[in-house]
Formats: sequence, structure tokens, C-alpha cells
Amino acid sequence: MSESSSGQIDHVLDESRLFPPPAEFTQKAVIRTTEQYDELYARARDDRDGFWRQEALEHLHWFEPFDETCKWDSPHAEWFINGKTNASYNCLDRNIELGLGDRPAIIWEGEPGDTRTLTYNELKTEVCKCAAALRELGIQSGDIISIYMPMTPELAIAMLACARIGAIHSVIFAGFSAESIADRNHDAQAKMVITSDGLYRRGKVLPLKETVDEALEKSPSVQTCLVLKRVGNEVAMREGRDVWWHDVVDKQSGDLPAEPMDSEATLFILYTSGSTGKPKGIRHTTAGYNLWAKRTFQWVFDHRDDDIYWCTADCGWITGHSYIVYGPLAAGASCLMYEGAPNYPAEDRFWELIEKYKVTILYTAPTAIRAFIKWGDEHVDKHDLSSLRLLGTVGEGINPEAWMWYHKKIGGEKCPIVDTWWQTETGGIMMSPLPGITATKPGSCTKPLPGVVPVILDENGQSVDEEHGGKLCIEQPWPGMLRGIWGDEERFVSTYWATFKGEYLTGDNARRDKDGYYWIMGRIDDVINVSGHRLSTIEVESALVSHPSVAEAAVVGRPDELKGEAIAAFVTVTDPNPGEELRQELRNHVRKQIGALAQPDDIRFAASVPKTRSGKIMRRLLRDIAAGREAAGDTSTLEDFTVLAQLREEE
Ligand code: 6R9
Repeated sequence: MSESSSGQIDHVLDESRLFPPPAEFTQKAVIRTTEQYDELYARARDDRDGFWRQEALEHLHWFEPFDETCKWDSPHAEWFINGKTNASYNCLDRNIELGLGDRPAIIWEGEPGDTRTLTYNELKTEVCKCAAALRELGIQSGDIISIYMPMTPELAIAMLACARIGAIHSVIFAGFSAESIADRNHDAQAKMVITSDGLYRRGKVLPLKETVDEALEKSPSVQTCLVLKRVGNEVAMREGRDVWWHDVVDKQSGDLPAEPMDSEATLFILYTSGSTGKPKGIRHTTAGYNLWAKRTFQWVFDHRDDDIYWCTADCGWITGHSYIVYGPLAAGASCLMYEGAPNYPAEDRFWELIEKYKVTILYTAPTAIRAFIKWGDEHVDKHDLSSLRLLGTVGEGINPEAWMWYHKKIGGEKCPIVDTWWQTETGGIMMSPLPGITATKPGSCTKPLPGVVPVILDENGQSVDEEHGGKLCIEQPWPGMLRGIWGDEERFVSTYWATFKGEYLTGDNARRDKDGYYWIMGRIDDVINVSGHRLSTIEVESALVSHPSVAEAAVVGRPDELKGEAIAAFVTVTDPNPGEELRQELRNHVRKQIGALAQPDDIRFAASVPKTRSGKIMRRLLRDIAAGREAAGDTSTLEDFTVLAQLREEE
């Protein structure tokens, strides 16, 4: 991909292979004819309110009906106005009323091999107990709770318990550092943190509570810390602040009515990286989000009663929110949930789980697929994967060759692949094949779902033709869209809505081919995608600069076979002879500041970093150098040419 002078983007990939859905799949599919999709799509576009009114009435429970479907005053949307519903009710009580109480909701396997199955009845009981405990601990509707937990059923239980009483959850991925937790606690003014003593990772114990303790030193808003005993490691419990889960949750009654919540009440916030320093708390609301998660799950995963569905994401990311908890549970699905690493105790753990639980739908990330390819086919060959009928991917673009491997080796050439494009901000899947009808092309997320009206614009806001890529925007509001950035209206407007008035700017480049298929071409902004996780270059730079030896740092992504992108850092230090020791120290420093996933893969020491005359770091140049390419393009605004030569010598 290269950028031409007009700001349009040329594509280099030419993929013409086409994979129509297998006839047996189509016969039983939820959406099985192109006409059905065309009709849904046209109705959602041309009669937006009528379409979503009917969807909401049919697919959510209403304590009180809404009186207006959508109020759109760009960039502010409200959906299902004055209605009262509850996401925990939609995920639990509603299914029980429909007779699904004895169906497994969560089928869980821990990393050490311990297992637990919770039916919808049992899950509801646990959620009610946890919700009652939160109330006993003083939590009220509208309070914010940070959740920093391993992938145990209690993580989903805690999320749904918050939803049940109208508390707002802010799940923090359990790989983040104490600093990151403290920042998020502070930004959200969280009142409580729910965590566990520790978590299992590749057989080792990571002391989560210890990390939380460190964060709580800097989190004055947090009054209570609720601690699940998961691994039994030694933890310090502070009197008056820390409470064991088993002491307050287990004794509660298992029946607590769900609080009727306003459609637009905040259900959760989830922090994600943007192009400027601080992570932003993306705000999602109750009714619209829940409906979007549910319906997109049903359309894209073609869910049927006898499916065993497995999404391998962590609940710390949006994929876990929408496609482990709120989407599949609202749809009454049976979901496998796995706690640990894909290569523990061996590289065949995923395939072993699929065979053991007869998983029918697998939803995972391209970075995982690339790791499986590297680990070798012999791990796959040991297991019977014939239960699978549908495969999905999310998080980043999938390279056609990885797609082919997934198709052949995992899908046995009989499972459609849904490459789902979406974002934390969109709440749920926006573009994806519909497995019963869409002929797929490896590497393309194909077409928009009903309710999604994408448009590709050039620098001037003009729609681009088929030959060229441009900035991917969304024209119409949809129920699952973000409602804001927590506490930062200005940033909400400037990030998403100020570039092209009235259009939601996704931050991705894309192109549409002659068949109307979309191809995502990567980010416009300074966001790197490491193993499907969004990281801001500026956050990593800030972490580096906070080290006393660092004067200046510039961070870019470079292509990496396994992770998609690796983090390359160019660092100017005070030490005249920096070496391996400092390099390691800086890596550890970033790990401590942000978390392990932000550790730079390469650190190059440089005399200074190249900047434009206006003082902007020339990332394009650095990207070329990091990738081992000759620095190309226009360098006429470069402040100091000698810097470039020095950086090259560093290699
Ligand atoms: C769900 C999720 C969003 C960014 C997004 C894009 C990239 C996600 C993709 C994809 C190509 C796909 N992305 N899915 N790129 N093809 N199927 O990942 O949310 O963590 O917010 O990341 O990820 O760049 O803008 P989030």
C-alpha cells in the first residue's frame, strides 16, 4: 500500500479467488438467499426507524415500551427513547422464559483443565447473587466498577451483575499494568474494583491482586475491592477495603429482579487506544448495544439451537463483551469459554478443546491463526475437528494465505469463513460475509450488514471510485454505535465527527472492488495493531520518555509475520554509550507502565528523531526504516537530513 500525492491510497493486493458457501450450509442457514439480505438491507437503509422498531420489539424485553425509535442529531444518537429494558434480563430471564433454562449458557474450561458448566438457570442465580452482593457493598445504579479478572465464569457473572443493577462496568484486560489500571480508575472515577488473587498463564501464577493493590495506592475514588479466589496464592487483604467474593457473594439469595434501565443508560465503558496519548473510555448504552450485539451475532454466526459456539477472545476487549457475553447470551447460545493460553500445556490445546466439546462455530483472530501455522500442522492433525461448521476472524485483516490455511486445515474446506470488520466504537460487527449467501474472497470483509451504510472518502470528502482506496466512514447512525467518550465530549467530536461533517470516521482506510466488496487497508492514524490489539504510538512514546535516561522517543509499527505489527522504537538517550542493558531496562519500563503487550520489539538508539519543520515526528520515514525499506517519498519538509543517515547506520 502506498500513498499518492492526492492522499488516495493504491492497493497492491489482487485477490481473485472466490469461495461460494457450500450448498448444505445454505439450505439450513438463517439468511439463505441474496434476496433476503437485499430486502433486509434496503429496509434498514430506507426505513431505518421502522426496521429497528420492529427488531427491538421482537428481540429485546421491554419493561416499558419506547416511544420513539431514533433521534439523530449528528453526532448524537439516541435509540428507543424512554424505553426501559435490562441487558442482564435480555441475556438470562428472557431465555429462561422462552424455555431455555436448562440449556448450557457457559461451558468453561480453566487452563489447568478444571471445568464448569452453567445453564441459563444457574448463570442467572450466580448473577443475582453477585448483584445482591454489589448492592450490599453500597453500589448503586450509575456507579462505575473496574473489572480486572481472569477468563473465569465470574468475569461474565460480574459484568452481568453490574448490568442487572444498572452499575457501569469498565473491564480492564488482565495484562495491563498497575499504572494503566490507576489511570482508568481515575478517568472513570471507579468506586469498586473486582479482581482475583491471581491468574494462570502457561502454568505460572500472575499475582493480579498485587497489581491491583499497587494501582489502588493511586486510586482514591475506589472504596472497595472484591476479590475472587482463583489460584490460592498469598494476598494481602486490607481491612475495610478488600472483601472476598466467597464471603459476600455466596451467602446471597439467587433471585434479584433486574432493574428496569433507560434504553440510553450507560451499560459499560471500555478503554481503547486512540491516536493521542490517553486511552479513551468508549461509552455504550443499554438497549441499542444489546440489540446490535444480539442481531449481528445471529446474522453473522448463523446461530442454531444445537450450536456450541467458541469465541477465543478475552472479555477485556470489545470482542469478548459483544461476542462472549452480550450477543450470544441474548441469543440463547451455548458458549465455550477458555481461561488460558493456546499453547499450554501444548500447541494443540485449541484443537483438543474443539474435539472435546464438539465446537461448531469458532471465532478467533488472524494473529492466532498465524501462530498455529508456525507451530505446525501436526498439532491440528491429532484431533477430530469435524464438528466445526463455521469459522470467523476479527481484530485485523487476515492475509489470504492464512485465510487459505484456516479454510483448508481447520475448516476442512467445508466451513464458510466470516471475516468480521468492526471496532470497539461500533459495538458489534459492521461488515462481514453472511455465511449462507456470501461468496467469500480471502482477505475481504465483504459487505455491510443491514443498518450499516459505509462510504469511502478522499481528503476532500468526495466519494472515491473503485480503483482507489480512501477513508472509511459510516453515513447513518446504527443502534450499537458509541454514544461518546467518557468525560470528553470534545475528543468525541474531534476524533470521529470533525473530519467530514455528519459522517462517522472509522480511522481505517478501505477500498471497494467492482463487486461491492470492501477491503480494509489499515489505520489512517497513529494506532498500531499488535496481535489484533490497538495500541497508540504516543502512549508507548510517553512511557519511554518517562524513563530518566530517555530524552526523546518515536514509536512506529513494522510488519511482523506473527503479530501483524511489531513495535519499533527510536530512542534518544542521555547515556553516550547505550547498550543491551539499557535496551532491556526500557522494555521492562514500558511493561511496567502499560503492560507486556506494549513492550517494544526493537529499540534503536538514535542521535535524534527526524521531524518536520513544524516539529511533527516523521513516522512515514521511521516506518520505512523499521521495516528495512529504503526511506521513500517526500522528505522535503525534513528538519535535519543528517538524522536520516544516522538512523540507517544504526541498523
Ligand atoms: C473488534 C476490534 C478495531 C480496529 C479496526 C481495524 C482493525 C478489526 C478487522 C480489522 C481488518 C478486520 N480490524 N477487525 N481490520 N479486517 N476483520 O478489533 O475492535 O480493538 O477497537 O480494533 O481493528 O483497524 O479499526 P478494536
